[in-house]
Amino acid sequence: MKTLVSAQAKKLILASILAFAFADAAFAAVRTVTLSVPGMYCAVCPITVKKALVKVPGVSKAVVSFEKKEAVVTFDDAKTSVKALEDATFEAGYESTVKGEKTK
Ligand SMILES: [Cu+2]
Repeated sequence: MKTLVSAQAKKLILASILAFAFADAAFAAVRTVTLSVPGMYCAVCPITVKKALVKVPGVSKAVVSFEKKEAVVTFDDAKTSVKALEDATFEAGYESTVKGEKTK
């Protein structure tokens, strides 16, 4: 019984170390930027823009708002860049420029 508890404790400690390591690695490279996408003119536009953005390797999240005419994009900057995001929306037919970056 004693060894079982200790094995579980070890597992738990190991799991927390791993969780920290992953969180740290993600923290280092993940960025969230807001792109201004003024060319969106109807409710379908944000869907097109979102599709174009999530297709970019390294993008983990894209929230596109038609009302605000902007896209909030979370990406791994080891895999992609703001320029690549702008190019992706441009290729989909929408020009975009960086409005700001969320800093932690
Ligand atoms: Cu549209």
